[in-house]
Amino acid sequence: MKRRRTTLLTTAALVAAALVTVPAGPAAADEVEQVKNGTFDDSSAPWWTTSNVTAELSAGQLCADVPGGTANRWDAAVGQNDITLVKGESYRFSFTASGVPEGHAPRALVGLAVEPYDTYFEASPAVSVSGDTYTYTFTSPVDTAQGQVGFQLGGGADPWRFCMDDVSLLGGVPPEVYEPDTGPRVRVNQVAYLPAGPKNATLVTDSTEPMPWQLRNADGRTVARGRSVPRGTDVSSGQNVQSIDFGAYRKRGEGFTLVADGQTSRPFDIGTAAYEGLRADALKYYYTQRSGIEILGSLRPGYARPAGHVDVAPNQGDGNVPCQPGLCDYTLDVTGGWYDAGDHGKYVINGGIATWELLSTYERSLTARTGSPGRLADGTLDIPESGNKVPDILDEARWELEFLLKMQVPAGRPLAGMAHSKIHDEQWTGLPLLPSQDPQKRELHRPTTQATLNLAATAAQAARLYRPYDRAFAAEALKAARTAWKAALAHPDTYPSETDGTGGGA
Ligand SMILES: [Ca+2]
Ligand SMILES: [Ca+2]
Repeated sequence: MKRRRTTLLTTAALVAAALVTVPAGPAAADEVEQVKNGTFDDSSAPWWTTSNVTAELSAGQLCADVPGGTANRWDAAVGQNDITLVKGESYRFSFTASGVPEGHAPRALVGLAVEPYDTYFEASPAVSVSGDTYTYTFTSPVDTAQGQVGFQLGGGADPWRFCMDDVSLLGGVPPEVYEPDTGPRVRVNQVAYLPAGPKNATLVTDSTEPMPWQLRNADGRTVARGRSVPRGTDVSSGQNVQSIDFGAYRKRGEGFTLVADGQTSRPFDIGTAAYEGLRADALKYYYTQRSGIEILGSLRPGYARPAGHVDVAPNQGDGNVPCQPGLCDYTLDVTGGWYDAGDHGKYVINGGIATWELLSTYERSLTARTGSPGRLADGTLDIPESGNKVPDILDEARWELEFLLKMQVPAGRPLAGMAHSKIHDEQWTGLPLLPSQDPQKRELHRPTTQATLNLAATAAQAARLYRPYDRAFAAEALKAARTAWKAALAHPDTYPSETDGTGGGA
């Protein structure tokens, strides 16, 4: 997502630079109303609605009759365009709103009125029948004269009526000062300390002399004690700190606290449970990112969704994907793999390192002194391939490996054996959007040396790890790895283009 954001800000900056008529922003001290006719005294202009919404003035408010049966929140909306926003300036966004019947939470937002429809602030208050006033403060991340104040009202099964009044976007307001709650001055690892691992805490104090500390169990009984070590000023926080080392204490338990300098830490555990859960969650995450297969709610409660980018409308599908115009004259079946981020792109380099990490996790379990491959065995990850007698971590990695193999330029074509760097939408994906709902054209991007080496490395690793389970797949992977390696040596400096960042990261 970081990659995407950087790209969008760059785009926004270009838009702002092109708008030479944009007036200079007001001085920070002046509070200036950006919304026109937010009080609906005798007109609804210049507010717009989507064509399925009927709006009327009613008792000095704007009321919108919203149809039922729309799929997305933006399928029914009311809003106002041509809002000017100044980068770094704080805005107070406020309105009154009501909804009949009860139970609706419209999405109020300030964003970009044109593609890529970036959202700079949003809130989804549950509006009541009697109505309430809502007030929010945010800081604009961009300069634009093409801003929008919008209320997205769709996505519900039944029709309802939304009324609003006193819509205001006040610029030049003081920014909200963030005051973090950093807790007691004895700072501990609240996730948990491993019983046999190092155990360090930090004491924030004015004192430069060693201070006594006590480790207490959940009953409040002191189970260990010692003296802290002065460390001087921490350059990142600017605070004078001392460190507390209680690594000699190795007993498991919950609800320990550390006491020093008159302060008691937040409670913490000594144990492995938190890390066991993290380990399982991290591995199980990949299944939810899969492209080309339905995600089953029975395996990931709450994350069920239809298969994305199979050749079913409105998807254009990944079964027959062309290159960017002028880049090649063939199409490839690049179904499968994992989505890379919140957008719907699939990347060989990002996918390559993730695959390598999974394969290496498995390979290390076979060879390291502390390894225990049984914990990655068949049935450990709750995936569709659980029960096929293949370690689940290999099943998951194979979902990406087969995609990586499909990204290789076919024999007889220019740059044969190289790997296309990525495949994604022609333009940035409109978010939030289920993969199965993405209507955009998909394109293969130029083959690169980096992508090719990622393919060579992961396919070579696959060749040795899958051999006990599927000799044909292992042989196919080895062949692809060798072809990729030769192609990379022949094209050692075919780098990605820094400007290839529309619809996906460069
Ligand atoms: Ca009014
Ligand atoms: Ca399995």
